Formats: sequence, structure tokens, C-alpha cells
Amino acid sequence: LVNLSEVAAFSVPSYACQRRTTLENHNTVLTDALSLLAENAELSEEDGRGVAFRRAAAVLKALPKPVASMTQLRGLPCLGEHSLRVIKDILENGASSEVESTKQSERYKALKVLTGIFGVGARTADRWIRDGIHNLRQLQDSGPTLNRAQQAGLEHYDDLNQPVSKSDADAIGEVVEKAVVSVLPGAHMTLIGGFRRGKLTGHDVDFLITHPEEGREVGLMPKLVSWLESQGFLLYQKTTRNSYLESKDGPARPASNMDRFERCFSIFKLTKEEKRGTKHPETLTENGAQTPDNGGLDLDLDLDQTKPAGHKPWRAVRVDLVVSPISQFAFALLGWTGSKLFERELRRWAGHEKSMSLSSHALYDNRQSKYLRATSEEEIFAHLGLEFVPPSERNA
Ligand code: DCP
Ligand code: MG
Repeated sequence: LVNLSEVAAFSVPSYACQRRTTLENHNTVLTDALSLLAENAELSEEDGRGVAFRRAAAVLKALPKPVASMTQLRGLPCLGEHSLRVIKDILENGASSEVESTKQSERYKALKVLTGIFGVGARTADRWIRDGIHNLRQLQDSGPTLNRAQQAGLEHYDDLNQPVSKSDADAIGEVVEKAVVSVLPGAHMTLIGGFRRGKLTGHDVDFLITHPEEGREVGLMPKLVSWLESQGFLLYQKTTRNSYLESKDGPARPASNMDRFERCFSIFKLTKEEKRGTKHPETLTENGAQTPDNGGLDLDLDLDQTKPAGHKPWRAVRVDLVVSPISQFAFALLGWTGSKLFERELRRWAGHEKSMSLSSHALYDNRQSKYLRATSEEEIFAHLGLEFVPPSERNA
């Protein structure tokens, strides 16, 4: 007997921003496979193929249960010939030969290791591979010139390739919050990125900072960075004018507010004191957590059951800070909460279906030739004619 509910075809809307995608994924084997092919395409600078695999994976993430047969996939959007072949291979043989051979390939392994260095992108990694550099040892031996970011990335390689936990994110959040209110009373900070979507781990921690009075946020970033630096919290930082709009996908451009919008890429030094601070606030005063860059914390080492003895009493964590004027806050919040594919799909929806241009600064309506204001994410979804999707359901 055939269980009809198992073979009934699935149905999902075509844009990821029309769907609710929680972290509960019933098809991890399939989505991991497609994500690996997406990653490999991105690392090979084949962005079109990368997006196609990301979209296919996202459709499977939105399904209410595991895929049992190919017939259930009939009529689903975004599943191209190539993705369907990979899925079929896995359903029939337990694994995809293409995925397995990609994983084993020297080129993929080298690209992964080299782009695992903060500051090294696909292009740099490709150049190094063509020069015969496939791993960190060869990189150190042949010594190509590294920029400041890459030097820091190499120095903290192991830490930065370890997932960041939510409790680490919260501990850093407390420090950043303290810094923000010290340098600009009344300013406030929001956790964005994957942690806002409810993820339990991330590759970095992202924060958005604003002030309720328009204009008060001007000059905030340098002060914030100085405060953190003076307290010994930063192992590396580079502050830039936000370059989001210059990316391929970002057309909307409110001219005057542009240079107020800043971003800081940093490597944060998270000490045991800060980690513990969130869990046992009562120990803060006893242990003098007010001087976080204290080098003498090594004495505490044995107390930490989670680390082998002799391990340094701190870890490096990638932290991104973004400052936005309050007038753009809702757009920044929506634009920096992700997931990356959800963001991409929102912009595609806006452009293709609504003739609007969405960025993390503004929403422009091309038909009415005007910017549409919003003070909340809900209003932006409404402008776009979309049902509101809360952060925890944007995990496409
Ligand atoms: N973002 C974007 N385009 C950029 C930079 C960022 O759309 N050029 C948005 C989408 C991301 C969010 O900012 O979700 C944060 O970027 P991350 O790379 O930190 O992504 P996540 O926080 O989602 O993932 P992770 O958990 O790996 O940090
Ligand atoms: Mg992140």
C-alpha cells in the first residue's frame, strides 16, 4: 500500500520572502549537499550557479517534511535540472557523486582552507592556488604579501574558524552595549544577523546601533571603536563607509544620508571574564571585570572545565558593527537580519514584482518616483505587498 500523504506533491511560493523558513529543516541531507555545491560555485566565482543552488536549497528548507520521492517535487519553483539530478542521486543512492567528488577535490579543499582566513576572498585564494599554495603551511613558507586584515586572520585562524555560541554573542553584546551608552547616552544597540533569527551559533556577531534623535549618531563609530580599543577589546578593526550600496544588488541611494552610515569589521577579544559575566553576574565585582584587558587572567585557567589546560584565557571573535541614522533604522534592521538569500529574494521581489528598489537604507518606488518611509520592518513588508515574516522565519 502506498501512503498517499507521503507522495503528495509539495507546494511553496517561488520567492523565499513569501515563505516562512524556520530553523527546523526536514531535509538537511539534501540542503547540505546543495549548499556545498553553492559554496563551491561561489568560491569559483560562478555567482549565477551559486544563487541557483542556494534557491534550490531554500525551497527544500521550506518543506514541512522529508522528501521521499522525486514525484513530490513536481511543480516546485527554483529546482533546476542540475539540482534535481543531485537530489535524485541522493534519494536513490544515499549520496551525490558530484558532491562527494567536490568535497574530495584538492581545489575545493584548498579554497576552503584559504578563504577560511579572514580577509581572503575567492579571488585571492584562486591566485594563491595557481601559485601552488594549497594550505597554511605553504602560505607561510612562500610568504605572499598579506594585508593587515589577512595577517590578523591568519594569526587568529583557529579561533575564527570555530563557531560562535549565543552565550558568547550575548557576552560581547553586553560589552558593546556598555561602550555604546558610555560614548553616546541614549543610543541603543540591537543584535542582528543570524543570532536575531534565532540561530544558536554563527560565524560572527553583528550589531546595529542607532540614536532616537536623527543626526546624533554622526561620529558615533569612531568614538565607539576608540572606547573598545582603549579597553583592550579589539584585536583588529577596520571602519568603512558602508559599501552595501555599491554591491551589485543595491540600487536605492538616498544621497544625503550616505556617509553617516558606517560599518566596522572587527576581531573582538572575548576573555573568560566577559564570558562568565553573562552567566554569573555576581562574580563581576569580585574578579574585577572592569579591567578586561588584564593579561594576568591566566591564573584562572584551571577553573574553566571546557578548555584543555594551557589554553589561552580568551578567544578571538569576528564582530561587525553597523551605525544607522534612525530614519533608516527599519531598513538597516531588515537588511542586516538576513539570511543572505532572504535579503536577495526581498530585493528581487521588490524589483521584479513591484518595480521598487530596496536597500538597507531605503525603499524607492520607481512608479511613483519617490522614497517610501518606514519606521518598522512591518511597514516595509506592507509597502512591498508581502505578509510580514518574523526574523525566526527568515532562515531561507
Ligand atoms: N548582509 C547582506 N549583504 C552584505 C552583508 C550583509 O545582505 N553584503 C546581511 C545579510 C546577513 C547579515 O547581513 O544575514 C549578516 O551577515 P553575516 O555574513 O554575518 O550572516 P549571518 O549573520 O546571517 O550568518 P552567520 O551566522 O554565519 O554569521
Ligand atoms: Mg553574522
